[in-house]
Amino acid sequence: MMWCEGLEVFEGFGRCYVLDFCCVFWRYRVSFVVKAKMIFPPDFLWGTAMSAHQVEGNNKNNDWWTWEQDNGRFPPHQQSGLACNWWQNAEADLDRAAEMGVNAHRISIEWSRVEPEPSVFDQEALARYRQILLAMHERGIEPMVALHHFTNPMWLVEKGDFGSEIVVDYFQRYTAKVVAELGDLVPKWLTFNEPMVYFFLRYLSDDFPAPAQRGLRPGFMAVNNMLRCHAAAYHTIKASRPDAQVGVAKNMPVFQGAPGSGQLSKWWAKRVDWLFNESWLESMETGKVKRPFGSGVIKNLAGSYDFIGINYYTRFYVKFPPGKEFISRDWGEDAVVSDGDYGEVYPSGLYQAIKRVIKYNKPIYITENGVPDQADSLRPSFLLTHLREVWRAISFCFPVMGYYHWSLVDNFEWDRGWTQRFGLIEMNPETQERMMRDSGRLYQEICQDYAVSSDMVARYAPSLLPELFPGDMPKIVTK
Ligand code: IFM
Repeated sequence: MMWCEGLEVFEGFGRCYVLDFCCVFWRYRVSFVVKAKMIFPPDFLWGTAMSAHQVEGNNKNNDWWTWEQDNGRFPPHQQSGLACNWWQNAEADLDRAAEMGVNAHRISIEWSRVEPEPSVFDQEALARYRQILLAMHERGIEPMVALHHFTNPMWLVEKGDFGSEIVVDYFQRYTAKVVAELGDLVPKWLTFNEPMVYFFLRYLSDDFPAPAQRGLRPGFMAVNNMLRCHAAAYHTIKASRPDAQVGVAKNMPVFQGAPGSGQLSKWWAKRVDWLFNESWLESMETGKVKRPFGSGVIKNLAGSYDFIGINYYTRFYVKFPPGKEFISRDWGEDAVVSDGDYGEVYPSGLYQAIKRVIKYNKPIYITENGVPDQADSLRPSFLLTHLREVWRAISFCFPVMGYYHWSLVDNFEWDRGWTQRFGLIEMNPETQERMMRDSGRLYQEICQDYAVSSDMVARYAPSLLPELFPGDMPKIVTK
């Protein structure tokens, strides 16, 4: 018996596979086992993502907790409760992440924990965040930290939070404290997670805890104030930690006119797309805000970002005039739709999102991407097809530097409670038991190999082989 191995770079239609040959001679039998790989760069960040309220447990001081208790729409077993018990034991999940081969992880700081009352900072809470961040470093996991991920301290809500310009000073003060205490451990910051999702869900729907006033006008003003907060936080971080990289996690769905709905819907989809996907980035780049979010220049906003974070999940269809349901759920017969009608699986939308932000000439991180899929029947192929889009972008030299899968472990999914499960690791919120899903095992192989191989596809989602490694692949020959 004899083994020989070789590497060959194989190019075709803008793809660049690395073929890994392994020939086995055994008497008169010769077989060529050919593995093709989509290889990722050696410094690529393979991450997972989570947020404070969704995993920490007992975040009793914020507007979400209050809303969960009061609203009546959350039965107790659907409330955040102990969540994933991260406040007590983040380390156990970080062990699992490290074992998976993840080298980056996204968390958020819960403002209501570190500043439970205005200008009263809780040193113990800050010390716990320090422990968690150190635990990441000890496991070779680079932290990315968001300062705001949907929740607000109750005292801030009572003062009108983003509806009032005073929030900018509060946000700056909070940022300065967090950076002074934790900045040495955090190379990458996000000021906000999904500001436009926040605007839509908090101001235009009743899916999020109510602000002082719902509606378009208060919502536009809140976005304007969030941009001000962002600029203030950016410069506060940079003043104290010039080397830190600061960005925003921007949710970027594809918007299209619903099939068969005509020209007006196409026009409307473009308007919604600008409003949702483009306006925030444009403002961060130019420093200018356009109607309906205000007009004029925001001080220190121009150029206030070092990278762009893309959160990508799905494509949305819209119709004009918009009905009660802003997003049309007429997916079409062939669409693959995830649990609870969350959205259609539409991988090429991730490539489109990456492509459209190239013009900003900044590094790009996929700061979230995932699918609610309790049974794990979609997630392995979701992972493979979406990573193919990331790899495709990288092969065109687009600067995609990392990918953070949402999420490491099943966690509290906001207005959907525990009905939607995004974890690579399954978790039972009642018993806190965890179990690695198949998709977790697949991600582990990918992270450890820095590649998606034909062999992985053959084992985890064989029906995707012709699509991901199409006919121009050498055949497996056996005599
Ligand atoms: O769980 C959320 C996260 O908080 C923000 N982005 C989308 C995820 C899945 O819905």
